[in-house]
Amino acid sequence: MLTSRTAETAATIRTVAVIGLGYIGLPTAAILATNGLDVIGVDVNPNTVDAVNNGDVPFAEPDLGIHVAGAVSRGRLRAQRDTPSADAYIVAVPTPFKADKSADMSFIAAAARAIAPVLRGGELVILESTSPPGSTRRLAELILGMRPDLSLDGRDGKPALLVAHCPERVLPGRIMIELVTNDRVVGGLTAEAADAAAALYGVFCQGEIHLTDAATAEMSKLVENAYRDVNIAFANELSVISENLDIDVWELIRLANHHPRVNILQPGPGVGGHCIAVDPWFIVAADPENSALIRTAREVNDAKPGHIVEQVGNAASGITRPVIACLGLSFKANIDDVRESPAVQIVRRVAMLRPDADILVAAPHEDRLPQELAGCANVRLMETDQAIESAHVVVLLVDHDKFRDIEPSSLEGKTIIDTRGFWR
Ligand code: SAJ
Repeated sequence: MLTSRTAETAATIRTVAVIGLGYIGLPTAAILATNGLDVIGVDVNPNTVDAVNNGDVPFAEPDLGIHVAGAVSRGRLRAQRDTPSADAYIVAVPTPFKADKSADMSFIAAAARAIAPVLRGGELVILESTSPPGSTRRLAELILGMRPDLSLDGRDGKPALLVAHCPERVLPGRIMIELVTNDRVVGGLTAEAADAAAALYGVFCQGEIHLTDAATAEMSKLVENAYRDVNIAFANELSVISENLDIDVWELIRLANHHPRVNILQPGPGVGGHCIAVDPWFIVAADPENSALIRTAREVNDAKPGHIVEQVGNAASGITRPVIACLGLSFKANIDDVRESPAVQIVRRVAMLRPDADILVAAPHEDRLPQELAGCANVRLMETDQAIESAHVVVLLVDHDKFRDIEPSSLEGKTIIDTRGFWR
């Protein structure tokens, strides 16, 4: 339930600054703008700023283009590099991990330093970036450190800053749908901040909005992704065991999932993307001694690309100058995102393992090889049919719908390594 005061606060929000126009920030900015708010997107990348101001989207996501183009043409959304004064701020910047697997908070800290000087008091600041427990409080402390004239609760007559965490939970490829339909968890540093943030998300979110404190909201996001990671690790471990026992793992999982309380996910070439492959480490970093299962799941999933490389090496052993077709580069199907992609890692490692091999990559969603592969002289981007035609070994890395067009007869006589059970 919103208190009347915070409902009032939310009703006074007319302008929202969204800091970070990436996979989460830009869709959120666009949906707020199409729901009638004035939104200023802020990004350090001038190409992103230009693209948005031209009504374009700098990455592929279904239906995002229509929202951005519409909001920009109606004057509701614009982008710039400087942080403006606004009624509410949504921080949606990356939180990558460092070499020691702890979270790199530098982007959040930079956002806090940019927001602090433009505050007037009474604004709402929401951290959306997936972050370790305690990050929302640290963000607030950074801002208040620069603005001792403000407070979190109006104490000593200092105007209050409403600070909350509202983690995003949308699935790439379905972002514009899930932004509207998913339930959300909103955690405030104060109950008022949680109420105000919930009221803002209520502008477009049709799911239920659950209120809690900031640390629990931070942890709930990490736990959701760690839960999925553990389940995928279970499937990946089963895939290796099944291979050794000469059992079809996909058939095995299909049958086990007929049990009313069993729901095993699917094995694959490893876990990629910027969420599930990263977030569980924040839990491990927060309590290393008590997170053995979460850490092991990460290690099992991280070991899977190496297992696939070994399979490819075995399939190509005995062939001089083998031609190896690798199908797909993104971290999952039907998107162009190659962040932390196991497919990219596998191609790179196969290229190093067999420098004499010709590695032909078919990636229907990319028009060039990613940076990690640019230095591999024996890796080339090709049309799918061409890549398959001359290949001795065909490795299916991503289950893109576009690969459904591949004629089964074109695969005859070749060694197939199907990491996703695509052709079962
Ligand atoms: N994967 C498998 N087997 C499966 C499912 C996925 O190997 O059965 C692999 C995918 O191929 C991919 C990786 O896992 O490499 C991650 O893909 P995903 O579809 O599981 O998740 P993401 O990273 O696209 O999005 C996740 C979602 N989290 C959960 O489902 C708990 C999404 O709701 C979050 O918003 C997102 O992380 C995020 O931003 O945190």
